[in-house]
Amino acid sequence: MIIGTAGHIDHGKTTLVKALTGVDCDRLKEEKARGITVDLGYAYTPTLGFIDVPGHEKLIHNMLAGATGIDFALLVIAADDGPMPQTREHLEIIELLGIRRGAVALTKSDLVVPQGDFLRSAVDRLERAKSEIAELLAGTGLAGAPVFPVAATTGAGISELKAHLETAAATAEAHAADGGFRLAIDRCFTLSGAGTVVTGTAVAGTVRAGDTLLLSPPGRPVRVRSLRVQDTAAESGRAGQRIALALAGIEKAEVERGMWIVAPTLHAPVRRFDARVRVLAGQPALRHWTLAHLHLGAADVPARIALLGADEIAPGGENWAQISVDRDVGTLAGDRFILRDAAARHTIGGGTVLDIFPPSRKKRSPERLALLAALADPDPAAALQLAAEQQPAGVDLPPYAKNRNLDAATLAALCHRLQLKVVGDTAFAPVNWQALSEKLLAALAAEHQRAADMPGVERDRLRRLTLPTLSRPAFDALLAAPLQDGRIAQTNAWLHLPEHRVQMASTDRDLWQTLKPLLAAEPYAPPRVRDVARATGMTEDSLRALFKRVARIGEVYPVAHDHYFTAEAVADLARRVAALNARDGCARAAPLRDEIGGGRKVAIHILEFFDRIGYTRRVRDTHVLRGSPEQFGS
Ligand SMILES: Nc1nc2c(ncn2[C@@H]2O[C@H](COP(=O)(O)OP(=O)(O)O)[C@@H](O)[C@H]2O)c(=O)[nH]1
Ligand SMILES: [Mg+2]
Repeated sequence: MIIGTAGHIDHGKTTLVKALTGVDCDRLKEEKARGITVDLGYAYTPTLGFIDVPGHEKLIHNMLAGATGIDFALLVIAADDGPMPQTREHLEIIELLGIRRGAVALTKSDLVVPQGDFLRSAVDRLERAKSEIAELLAGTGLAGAPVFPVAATTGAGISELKAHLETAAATAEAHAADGGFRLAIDRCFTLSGAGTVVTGTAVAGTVRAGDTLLLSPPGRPVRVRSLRVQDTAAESGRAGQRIALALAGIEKAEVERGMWIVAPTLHAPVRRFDARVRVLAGQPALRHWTLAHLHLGAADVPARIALLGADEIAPGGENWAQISVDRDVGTLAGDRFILRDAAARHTIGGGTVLDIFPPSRKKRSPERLALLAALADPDPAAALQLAAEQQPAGVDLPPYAKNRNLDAATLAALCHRLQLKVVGDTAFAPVNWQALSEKLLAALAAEHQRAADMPGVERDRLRRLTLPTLSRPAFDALLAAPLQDGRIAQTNAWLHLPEHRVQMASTDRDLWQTLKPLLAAEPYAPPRVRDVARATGMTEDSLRALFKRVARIGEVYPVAHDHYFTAEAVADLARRVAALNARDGCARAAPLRDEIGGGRKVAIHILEFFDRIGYTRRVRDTHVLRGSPEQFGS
């Protein structure tokens, strides 16, 4: 359990941590000289981990860097002083960060504790301090937290407080360590023998010596040489622990407080994200496009707040917002953040990250706001369900999983629970999948009506008629069922309803039957129109017209000018091009020629034909597969 101190400057936080652990957190020369805490301090006992924070109002950014990953707040209030401005501000921050466990140390109680005749008034002061504290905490997550009067100077009350913290740690809920590893870096230094060392609180996942992780946002790979957990050598560490990682592959100069060490799949630097923002009761209303300081993880960056659901957020209120920053930050949905004013003088509010991949359009639409509400639900199922219902073309699962740090097994279980239809990386709500299937059949019937003399519709055109934004693999999966059960038939490249039949005129059919063997004899180098004319004695014009009619029903293809290939030959070539793509990542003329023989020019014509009909896409001198060989029938 990570305990963070909180409270006004000089109220005795550092002294108290020393009394509890024996460790003096004020180790910097400047801290010693000025007698105040400037930066974060760390102290560990075998069971407890402390982060000691500065109380000075100008050092809140350092306090915030340490506040990520605190489980338990130790609010320090000096008995002789009572709650002061940073007592309140730290308490507000604890509240905004969602920290709901804590205790109050009423320090310097020796200064108000009784000597002789003053007994009575001293007891009064202690009681008054306690009731002030109760009032301060009322309505916050720490309401009803126990108050421990202590005196670090005499040691009074220290063992009671320590026992309480140990019980709290023993009964604390273990952090779930599923998902990829994430650690917010709050310190970086070089250690002779270990090299570059970063420390921070792990907020998700587990880490082991030897792991390869990424420094994010820079996206630099690093290898974990060794690690220490709560300042003790360890083989592995997990979410909820303070961890020091000795890293290979990076210099200290490349690392800054505020960066993250993450599992490679979680690297997602962003410049904007959607969030739920809450404004503190004592602050002015938050206007659209307000400039502020965003404190997220251990980072601190200037940010703009665009309001999505209202013109302003009233004091004490909350609403949806899009937060933009002008340099990359690392964050994931569920992260808490604090907003301070542009001059960094006071805390305005804070919130929770909901979506690190917000849409670029319709960001204020009612559907989007409903989705944000679902994203705010801690159960990831709520948002996935709604997103699947809202998106007829399906939900793209990888960004969804990255946003919520869901591993593959968790994501699969979630899709299963919601009974989503999953095709590759896309998930469909069952109602939408059903509706798409109906639309597909209706589109086909409508096309038959519109163009009764056409043998059918080509696969890619039918996909666009069904839903232009539907991916090809999803359309293929959608088409599989009706093709299988006979509600749709395929003849060559044409998809059609089984009852829809376009026949060639019988004279054409007879003629084509006699010509087809000529083309089929040399499937990859069939005779051209001119050659067929010479062989048969027919005129080139009548042959050209015949081939055009045969091409309309899909039994031949004009691969090049006056050069027709049979549908079987084209289907076979399409499979070869797909195989070359699977092997080489693209198709090129030379390897295709090696397979089919003949000249290089024919191979080029074939590949250019596939580009023209959209089966492949030309990328420099290569041809990258776009379609699937099934579209040519078999
Ligand atoms: N009399 C008395 N003085 C204390 C006690 N705790 C801290 N102090 C003094 O209060 C001053 C501030 O303490 P420090 O721990 O640095 O406060 P911080 O700014 O909250 O970390 C120091 O001079 C301490 O010696 C206490 O319990 N009793
Ligand atoms: Mg201090």
